[in-house]
Formats: sequence, structure tokens, C-alpha cells
Amino acid sequence: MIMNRNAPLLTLAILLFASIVQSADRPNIVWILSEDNSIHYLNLYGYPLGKTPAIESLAAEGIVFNHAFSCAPVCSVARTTLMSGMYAPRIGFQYHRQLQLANLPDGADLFPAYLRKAGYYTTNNSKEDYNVVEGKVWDKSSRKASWRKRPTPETPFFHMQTTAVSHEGRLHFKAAEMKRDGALQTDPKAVEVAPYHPDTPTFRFTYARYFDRMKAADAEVQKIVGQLKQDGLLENTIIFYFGDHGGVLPRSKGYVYESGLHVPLARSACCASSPKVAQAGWSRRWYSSGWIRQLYRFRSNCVESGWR
Ligand SMILES: [Ca+2]
Repeated sequence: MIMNRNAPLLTLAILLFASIVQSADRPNIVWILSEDNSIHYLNLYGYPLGKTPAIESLAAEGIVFNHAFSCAPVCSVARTTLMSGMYAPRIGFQYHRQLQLANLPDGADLFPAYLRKAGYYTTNNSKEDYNVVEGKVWDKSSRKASWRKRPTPETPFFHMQTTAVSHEGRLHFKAAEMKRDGALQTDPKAVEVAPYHPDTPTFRFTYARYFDRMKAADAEVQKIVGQLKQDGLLENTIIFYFGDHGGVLPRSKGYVYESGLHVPLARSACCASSPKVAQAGWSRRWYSSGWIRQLYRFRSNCVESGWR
């Protein structure tokens, strides 16, 4: 079988990856994921009602990716792709919450498992929602999971934080809510309704409510960044912010349009000013390209070896 034939290459790739991350002072990695939101609700992408100062600050000296697209417009498929780096129909996990979980190829696991094997403390707070059988991916996965519980202060960590404040369910409201004083921060009159939506008070209210949800997501990002800063870890941590897929008004989540797939993705500017990084001889340029390239080269090695 393909998997067995390439097992030595895969092992070599894993060992190479492990040696890369162990050969220098390893950065921490944090993923902050907001549920169900496309770029169309963020000032970062030219939609001024979606002011998100924490996200914008994060991206100011980092990288904003303008053409990031989810592989599927729904949670479990998108999230499994994110964590596996594999194309859903090739593995069989393209069905949203199927009755039976798919098996990953022999020897393969979700992305954090490789970091864990390389000595990282891996935590997830808290949504998983994967369509595959997974191995030992997380040291902790719960609403209390945090890098703060890692074995030693020197242990590098990968932390994934999912915020549901922008999830589809937050747009479910009763008619009385539309008449409640103070129900919105965003002015419904200022909303630009997409041409494929009816321009009605209900749609304007819903748009405005979702822009408010983005403010709540931004507060969650600020909270995580604040905790890292409080812990003195900000200078040695690469932070990624992104959406899992688009959403969440009609014709977005669940639909293979840009509104269902085009997600925000930004990366912080870590770690140019870090003394630890300077000591290890890592330049910002290396961080900007090499680290990420190594991760994706590793992933490419997997794909070329038959993990499709
Ligand atoms: Ca989602």
C-alpha cells in the first residue's frame, strides 16, 4: 500500500520536523478562531462597521492574508481540514458530522499531535468537531484548557482558542429583540445590505447584530493577547487569527459562495524583538517565512508521500 511504501520517508519527515523545532529556542503558537465569519464583517478587509481594534492591532505589524478560503462552508469539514491539512473528499470526511468518523491514513494524525511529539504542550479551548478518528492530539481539551498549566515555564506550547460569540446561533433572536432599547451597538441604517438579500428591517437588524458579534469576537482576541502579555509570553508567541468558514446570514454558511468560504486570516509579527529569538539567531524574516514554510513543507511532504 502507498502508506507502507512511504513510511520511511514519513518517519524521516517527522524526525526532521522534530529536529528543526528542537534545534532552536522554540516559539509558542496560538490559534484564535472565530466561528462562522467571512471577511465581510471586518474593517480589516474594508468593511468599516466591523471595527476590531485587537485584531487590527495584531495584524498591524504582521501579515494579513487577503485570499484565504476555507475548504468547506461548514464547521466540522472546515475544522478537520484545518487540523489535518488534508483535502476532505480524499479522506472521506467531507460530510458534516457523519454517522461514522473517517480514519486518517496510517501513521497520520491531526497537526498538533506532531507538535506534541516534538515536546510542545498542546491545548484546545474548547470546540473540536472533527470528522476523523484522532490520536493523542491534546494535553488538555476543555473550557479550562490553557497554556498556563503546562509542566514548566520553559515548555513551548500550541494553544487553540475557538470563540463561539460569532456562531450562527447568535443570530437567532425573537421579534421582540428588535424593539428592545439598546439591543444594538451598530446602527442598522448604516448597514449596506448585499444585493442578494432583501432590504428589510429584519435583515438590517440582523446585519447590525452580526457586526456587534464581531466586536465581541474582538474582545475575545484581546483577552487572549492580554493573558499572553501578562504572562510575558507575547514576544515569543506567534498568534494566528482566522475564521473557520464564512457566515452567517443566508447564502453564506453551508453555501459554496465567497460569502461561505472567504475567511479572515492574520498573523502577528512575532518575534523580532524577542531576546530569546535573537539569541537563537532567528531573524524576523526567518520567522516570517521559514518557520511557516517548514510547517507547510512538512505538510507537503505528507501529501507527496500519499497522505492525500
Ligand atoms: Ca463554524
